[in-house]
Amino acid sequence: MELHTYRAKSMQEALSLVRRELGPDAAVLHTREVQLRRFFGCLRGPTQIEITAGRGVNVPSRLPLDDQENFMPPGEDDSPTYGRPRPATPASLLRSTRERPDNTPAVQEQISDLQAMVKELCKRSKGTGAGELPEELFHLFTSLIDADVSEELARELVDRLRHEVRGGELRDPLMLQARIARMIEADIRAAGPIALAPGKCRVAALVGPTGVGKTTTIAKLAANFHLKEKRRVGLITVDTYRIAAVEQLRTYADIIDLPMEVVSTPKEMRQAVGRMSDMDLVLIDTAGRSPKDEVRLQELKAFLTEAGTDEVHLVLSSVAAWRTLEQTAARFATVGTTALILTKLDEANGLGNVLPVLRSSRLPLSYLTDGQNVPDDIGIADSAHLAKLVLGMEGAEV
Ligand SMILES: Nc1nc2c(ncn2[C@@H]2O[C@H](COP(=O)(O)OP(=O)(O)OP(=O)(O)O)[C@@H](O)[C@H]2O)c(=O)[nH]1
Ligand SMILES: [Mg+2]
Repeated sequence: MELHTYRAKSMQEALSLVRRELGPDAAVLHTREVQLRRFFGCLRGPTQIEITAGRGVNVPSRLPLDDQENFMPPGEDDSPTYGRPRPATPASLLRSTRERPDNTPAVQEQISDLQAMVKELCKRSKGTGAGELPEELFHLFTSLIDADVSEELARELVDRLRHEVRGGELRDPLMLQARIARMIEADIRAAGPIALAPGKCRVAALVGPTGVGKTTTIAKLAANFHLKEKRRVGLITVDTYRIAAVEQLRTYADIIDLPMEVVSTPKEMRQAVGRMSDMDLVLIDTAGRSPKDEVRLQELKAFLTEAGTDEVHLVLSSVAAWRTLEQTAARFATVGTTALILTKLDEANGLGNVLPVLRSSRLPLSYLTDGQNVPDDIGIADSAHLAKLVLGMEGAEV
């Protein structure tokens, strides 16, 4: 058995080091946060994550399961296998050794030693420093990282959980997952669907960066309100910048059989909304805007002001990185956004990246979309459901 210690700036980096050097069967025995010192120990330096891991240790690996299944050591065989059996790798050999336990006294003794050592390490990791996690919480922590939750947030959630749960509860992974789901749920505010009122014309606009799915989502909303709920719906587009943008919306308007207007100036916008005042709902499609283009954002704001919008939904793609989502939401706040729509959930590998923007923007979530099909691939956002989606909990679909 070999034990190695790895240090890195983040847990993610430290885990990758373990994976790269020891493979997925490596058992992570201990993790802790290390405070580095500078200038001969006089000053506090940055903190680092330290992982003690070993290969050939007869304890279950704490690395996420996916990696254990897919791992093939670098250089062993990078070519596609196309149906032939995968060659025996050190990882698979280790697995097969475990499947046929060797009962010789020497091995038995080695196993007892290891078990005592692991017990000791686990005991140490339970009570001490803030960065050290019991086995069960460590597993939860790595699954949050795998779900694309930022390391900072994953740490915060797991730390809160550690302080809330009693000893016995730590052995119940389903209960731990349910508690984390409730914490995530508490950070997500649901806006509910676009609020129609009898005898009133509700005006809702969709804004956002280019290509996030604004026009497609307008078509889904229009079809659902008109065809399923039998409401009178009108469409207005301001998107005269992109060739074919008007035609894209007009095609949907023709298929669903809805009135549609194209406006080029804020004044025309006011007039168009006025002509549609007998509708239950007017949906405004806007041109995709770079969040960095302040001039275009101000122009967009002028259109929305003239429209007298009741709701301005910011449309963001759930595939974007969390920092991009946060920055985009902050920039678009200047046009008066009131709710958030997340699109392309079907394309996202994990949804943890959407949590920071839900927290920082304070925008409630109105709709989620998970495909290109009009009108089916859309749902009203629900906090509990999205929390389960983030955690990849069984049975959770948009
Ligand atoms: N996979 C997936 N694709 C989507 C979803 N919503 C929209 N799309 C696709 O994303 C592409 C862009 O959609 P649009 O509706 O044209 O996006 P937009 O925001 O109006 O784009 P611009 O007007 O150019 O800014 C199209 O191919 C859509 O079919 C979704 O939920 N999932
Ligand atoms: Mg569009």
